[in-house]
This record gives sequence, structure tokens and C-alpha cells, in this order.
Amino acid sequence: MSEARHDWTKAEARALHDLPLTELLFRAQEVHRRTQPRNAVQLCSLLSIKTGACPEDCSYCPQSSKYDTGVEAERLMDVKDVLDKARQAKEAGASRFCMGAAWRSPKKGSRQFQQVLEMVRGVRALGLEACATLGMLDDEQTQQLKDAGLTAYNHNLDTSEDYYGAIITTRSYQDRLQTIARVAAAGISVCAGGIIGMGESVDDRVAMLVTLANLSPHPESVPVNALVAVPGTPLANQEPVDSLELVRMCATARIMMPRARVRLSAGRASLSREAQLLCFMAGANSIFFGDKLLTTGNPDHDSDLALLQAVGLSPLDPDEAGSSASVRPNDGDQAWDAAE
Ligand code: SAM
Ligand code: DTB
Ligand code: SF4
Repeated sequence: MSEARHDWTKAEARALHDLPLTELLFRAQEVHRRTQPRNAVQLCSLLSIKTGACPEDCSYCPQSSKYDTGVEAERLMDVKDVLDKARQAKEAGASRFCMGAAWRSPKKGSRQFQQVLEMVRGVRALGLEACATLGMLDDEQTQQLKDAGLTAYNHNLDTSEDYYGAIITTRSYQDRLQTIARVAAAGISVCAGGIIGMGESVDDRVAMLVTLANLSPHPESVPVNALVAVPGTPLANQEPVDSLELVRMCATARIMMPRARVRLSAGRASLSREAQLLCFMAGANSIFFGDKLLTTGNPDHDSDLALLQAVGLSPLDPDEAGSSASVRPNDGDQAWDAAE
């Protein structure tokens, strides 16, 4: 039975999101067990290859040049240093290596972009999946990334179209959707999600999920970030999000995008083990692995491996991780069941 739908309405999604939490968890589990590898979590390592001095004004971001956050601007890292980090990430158990740059978009025809392509080729040669998040792309850059072997491209919607202007003024929601469409058209897996805890309403959260779920195909990965409120940014004083709201987002995303990897992303450092377990039960099956996100902290390798062991989850086999969720056939339900 094909479960992928692309005609979600906001009312339907809101009704799901607002179910009694135990009921929502139960429904998300039903979907999860039919569509995802059992008891497995994808471990993605993240590295900021170009930090700070970004011309964009994203209110949540410590790397924007518009805010004084104490993040030191750095030049693009050397290819060799990036590949050393990738090797270390692989040794620690990661199957995907994600490289982030604080750019509005890569400079056309620049030496820096050529270096990023070399990084992508190098990461793939190590046997890792390669992901990048470099801002907006044009057609040529997208094709060059594809040719270099890029597995996935991360480009978040961040919030609803309605709330977007309250968070970012230097680019539009349509710009975001256009890059996502280019990436998908080039045959690169799309990683797209957002952030909660920025002062948005529940309707905004749900509207963002509807936009993501009505993309065809669904994104391969959906990062669910809780705002890390960084001093100096306009969102520095936001109240921390209630962890159960994160659980609701993971569960609703799982039901609406059955075959996507739901990635429990920023904000994990302040979640209890129990809250993370609830997110996994809700359908999250991917995490950033390593003690740093881009500029802020994340649980270290040992504590994450201890958590996975305590709850009986294993790192997703790189071979399984390599099969893009968005291109997996929809008749795969029984295959996963039978594989048990
Ligand atoms: N500059 C590129 C872009 O914005 O597309 C790539 C890097 S950007 C830092 C990647 C994503 O990280 C953002 O879209 C946002 O969703 C997330 N992010 C950044 N700062 C965050 C914060 N303080 N808390 C939670 N998520 C954050
Ligand atoms: C995503 O959705 N979250 C990651 C990754 N994609 C690039 C980034 C989180 C950044 C948190 C703030 C920081 O460390 O600077
Ligand atoms: Fe720049 Fe990306 Fe940060 Fe926005 S989220 S300020 S585009 S690094």
C-alpha cells in the first residue's frame, strides 16, 4: 500500500498534531514500523567548513554578520583538514558527513566552490554519504555538486511562509523553495526541515510540515531543530521549547512523510535521555553525532553511544543509509517487516 501523500491540508495536519500525545505516538509508531528500518538511527556528522560573517539576517543564527554573537569569522577550511575530520567522523561511527558554510550562496565560478567540490569527492571516496548546506544554488552549481557525488543537500524552510518574514528579511520563502526544487531536479536527495521555538504559533509549525509533505517526492530527510537561543541574536531571549512539543513535531512529521528520515537536530544538548527516547519513539531516526553542531554544542560521541545502547538502538548500517528514502519503492513495507 502506498502511503506517500502530497495533498495534506493544514486542518488535517493540525488535527494530527493536536491528538492526545499517547494516541499520536501510537499512530506514528505504526507508520514507523511499516516504513523504516527497525531499531536504527542514522548518525550524521556535521562540520562548519566556513564559519561566520554571513550577509543574511536569519534571526536565530549566531553566524549572521548583523549580530554580535562572538562567533569569529573564519575562511573556508582547507580540503585536507575537512577530510581529516570526515575520516575521524567515520571512525567514530558516522555514515553521513554534512558540511555547512555561512554563505547566502556560493560565489559563482569561485575557487572556494571548486574546493567544496573537492571536499565532496573526498568525503565520498572515504565511503561516507556527503551532504552540504551552502545557501542558495543556481542550476550550474547544483549540477556540479551532483557530478561531484553529493548525496544530499540541506536547505531548511525553517518556518511557515507566513512567519518567515518575521525571522529573515534578506531572502524569500520562494527563494528557498526554488533551491529545493533545483536540488531535487538534479537527483540530489533533499534534506529540508525547520526550527521550533522562535515565537511561531502551532499553526505555523503545522503549515511548515504541510509545505514539506506536499513536496513530491517528500524530502529524504527532515531535520527538526529546537532553537538554540544564542546571546546577541534577536531570538536570544526566547523561552526554551517544551520537549513534548518537539515530540509532537517528530511524530507529525513521521506520519505525514512516512519514508523520510526525521532528524532530531539542534537542541538535543538540553534534552533529557527520556525526552530523546520519546522523540525516537515518535519517529525520529537520525541525529547529528559529535560534540559540535556548527558553532554550538551537541552531546559527545560517548554519551550518544551510551544512550543508543541503553535504549537498544544501533547506528543505521551505511548500506541502508545509502538507500535514499525518497527513492525507495513504496512497496517496501513488507520488505522491512520481513527483514526482521
Ligand atoms: N547558510 C546556509 C543556509 O542557511 O541555508 C547553511 C547553514 S545554516 C546554519 C543551516 C540551518 O541551521 C538553518 O537553516 C537553520 O535551520 C539551522 N540553525 C541555524 N542556527 C540555529 C539555531 N540557533 N538553532 C537551531 N537551528 C539553527
Ligand atoms: C540543520 O537542520 N541543523 C543543523 C544542520 N541542519 C546544518 C545546524 C544547526 C545549527 C545550530 C546552531 C549552530 O551550531 O550554529
Ligand atoms: Fe547565514 Fe545560513 Fe546563518 Fe542564515 S542560517 S545567517 S544564511 S549561515
